[in-house]
Amino acid sequence: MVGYKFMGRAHSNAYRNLSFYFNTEVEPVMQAIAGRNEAGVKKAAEKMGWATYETDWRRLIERDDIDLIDIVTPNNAHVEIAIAAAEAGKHILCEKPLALTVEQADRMLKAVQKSGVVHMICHNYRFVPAVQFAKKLIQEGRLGKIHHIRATYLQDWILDPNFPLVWRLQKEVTGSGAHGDILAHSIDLARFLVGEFKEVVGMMDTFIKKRPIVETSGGLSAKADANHLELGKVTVDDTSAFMARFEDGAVGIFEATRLAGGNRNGNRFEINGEKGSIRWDMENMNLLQVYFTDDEAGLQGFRTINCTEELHPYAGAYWPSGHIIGYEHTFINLMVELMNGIAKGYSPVPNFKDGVINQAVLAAVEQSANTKKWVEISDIYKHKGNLINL
Ligand code: SOE
Repeated sequence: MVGYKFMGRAHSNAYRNLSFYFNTEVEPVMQAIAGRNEAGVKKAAEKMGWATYETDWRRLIERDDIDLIDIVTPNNAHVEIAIAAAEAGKHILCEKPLALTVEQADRMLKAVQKSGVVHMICHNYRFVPAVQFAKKLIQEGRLGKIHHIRATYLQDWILDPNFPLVWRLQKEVTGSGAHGDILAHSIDLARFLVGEFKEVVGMMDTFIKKRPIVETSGGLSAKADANHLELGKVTVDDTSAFMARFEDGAVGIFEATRLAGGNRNGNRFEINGEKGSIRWDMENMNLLQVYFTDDEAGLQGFRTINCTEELHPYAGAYWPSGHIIGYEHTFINLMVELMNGIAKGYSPVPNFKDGVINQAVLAAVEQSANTKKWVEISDIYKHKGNLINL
């Protein structure tokens, strides 16, 4: 694994605990973790259970005892590591968003398709049992034709203007702000549950334009450098919102911000079809609210399902019904599919192809925010020249 902070912890926990709950033909072996700071990566290796550590990720590419490269670095490092891993014949799991731009994402997809390695992108929220069950209901036609999805992803960890300028606020490292960091998840969930995006029109704004220079950071916390008095420029969006039409005629409304006070990880959606609706909120991740038009008159209304029954996807592997699971289990569920893909030689979804399409939707919204015009997703592929045949 390359990286060892927030996503490094979530992924390490998944590798370490997967075999406790699931039997997979191929099991993860936590062979080596890489990080630039020797003291930090050494401590992480000891704490999280990695057999060895490296201070240069290229060593992982060279080592013949490494089969899978898991990229949990800031976004600007994804493309170089992924292409090197693919060329070395290593399978790849990469955190979202795939890259900084559609071109980089396209190069990553071409590299993995050329090398034939297994590849996935870590859109972990697809693997919440309630979300998987929502997909099942939609596939079975329980909602009928889908008219609407409205999705928000609301956080508030940078509401304080004194929160320092971490890498997720620096365009050259992260690509975009709330847009690519969290709205990418909503875009992926919409593709998973509703279908492909046709066209978008969007807006992006930055409320807090300067922040203190960061001294230390990890996860979603950070400490400002007291000796650095001048403020640094925020170069990404604080908030992003867009409307969308889908290929199949559905309509979408999307919003993301990391300044919505009181919302800690409010990844939410409501989907409305001709025969019913579903609602889901990550902050109550096991619960799915469902409404069906054919419920008995007088008894109609949203009811709440606790998706922890044996029959709910992945849920049965953990505990008896009602003994709920959490954020960390979404990564275990994703890793189960990754292990199955490696065992059988296929790339489960979501993979780098989903990553490129996600990056194209992100780029279309950014282009729309600049031109104040609707943008067709297909224009992004045409406009960018010989992008991969998706
Ligand atoms: C920060 O907004 C963040 O860590 C995202 O980068 C993750 O993808 C999301 O799952 C939680 O919040």
